[in-house]
Amino acid sequence: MTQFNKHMDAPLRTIDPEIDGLIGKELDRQRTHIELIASESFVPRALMEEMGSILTNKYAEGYPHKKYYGGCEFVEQIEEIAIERAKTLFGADHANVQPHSGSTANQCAYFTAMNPGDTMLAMRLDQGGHLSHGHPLNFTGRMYRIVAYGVNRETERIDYDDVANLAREHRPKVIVAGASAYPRKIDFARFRAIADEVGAILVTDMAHIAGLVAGGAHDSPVPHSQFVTSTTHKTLCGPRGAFVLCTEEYAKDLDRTVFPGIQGGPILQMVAAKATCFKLAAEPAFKEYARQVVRNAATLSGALQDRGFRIVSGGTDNHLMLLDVRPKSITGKIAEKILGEAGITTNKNAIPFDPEKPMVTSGLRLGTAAVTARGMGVDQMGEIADAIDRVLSAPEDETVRKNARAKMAELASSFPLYANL
Ligand code: DSN
Repeated sequence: MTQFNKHMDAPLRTIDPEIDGLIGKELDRQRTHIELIASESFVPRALMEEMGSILTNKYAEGYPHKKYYGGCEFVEQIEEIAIERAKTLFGADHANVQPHSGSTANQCAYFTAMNPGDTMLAMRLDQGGHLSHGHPLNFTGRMYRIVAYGVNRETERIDYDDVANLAREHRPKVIVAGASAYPRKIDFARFRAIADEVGAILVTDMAHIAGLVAGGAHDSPVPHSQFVTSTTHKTLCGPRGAFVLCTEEYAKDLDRTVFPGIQGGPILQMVAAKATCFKLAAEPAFKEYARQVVRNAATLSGALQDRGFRIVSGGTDNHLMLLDVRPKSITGKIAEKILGEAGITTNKNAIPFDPEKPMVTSGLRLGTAAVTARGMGVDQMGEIADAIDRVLSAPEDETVRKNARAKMAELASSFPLYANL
């Protein structure tokens, strides 16, 4: 017996009170603030049990029934269940549930579909894309020749004719559909038609809308794409992790790319939580949730427009919207800060053709996945719009922020979060 053994059964509060205290403060922040970051939601407590379970002790490199370690008889059953549930939920030929993050999931799809130096056509980051869609500092920008498409200046929607023209001109090996800050429905059939015309492979990154797709509140990219990548922790309300779906012809290559190509051992506690996330997302209650997320976003967007705000593209079809804050003579950076002081958490975000730098911006990205997971509905969206309006209309007024903070804390307390933690 060593001194270390005594730690095995001791609670965190006795081993590391400093970290335990900070987790407690973060729990309080999550309970008392209104969470509008479009890529965040709340995960059911059962999934946290899985994430904090003894599965963390196990190595299981390889795939079910072809593992490189002994003692995998239970964890490979968990992985098989996760794979089958992902395939059924999204109607996919094949699923790999091992990728640790959305960026890694994209890497797995890209490495399977193309070689270094090949051309990739994807959405520009400053008009709604993601770092892993070709940013110069990202591995994508360093490994591939990137051609970027964006939105039309007038409509602020994807310009599919422009995508088609760029595809004809540059003959990409891969076309990426999907975005991190695009409020409108994406026409996956149109993307596939463009890809087929030029002989490209279509990779769809559905991370933001995966929960809406699972719940039937957004068209599915699966029938149209050779690869679909996603995280599990956004609108899917699952653990912090990712997965890749693909058609049968790429199944073996994808699995080889994920392991041993890019990753070693899967993080099994996350794989278990992904399995339960897929189970919950297949239930009728999740359909109701997904529809309410969209309804809440449309209501919040409309309520902000009624109060004189400009919403990029004139509204939203999904879970998020981009608010142009220039009419209030402030920047996205200031708007994020003062709303934070008022108990509303958001992120500054570039709007299309934004004259400001990425760390400043003229916009805010707002999403309704988290507030809907707490149980809020359209009535609460009006209250939140009102608080946003008051705070952004009086950026110098601390009293307005203080009053809004009290109101938002009261609203939050009416929708208790993790009451038994
Ligand atoms: N997907 C990003 C977001 O939307 O916040 C994070 O990488």
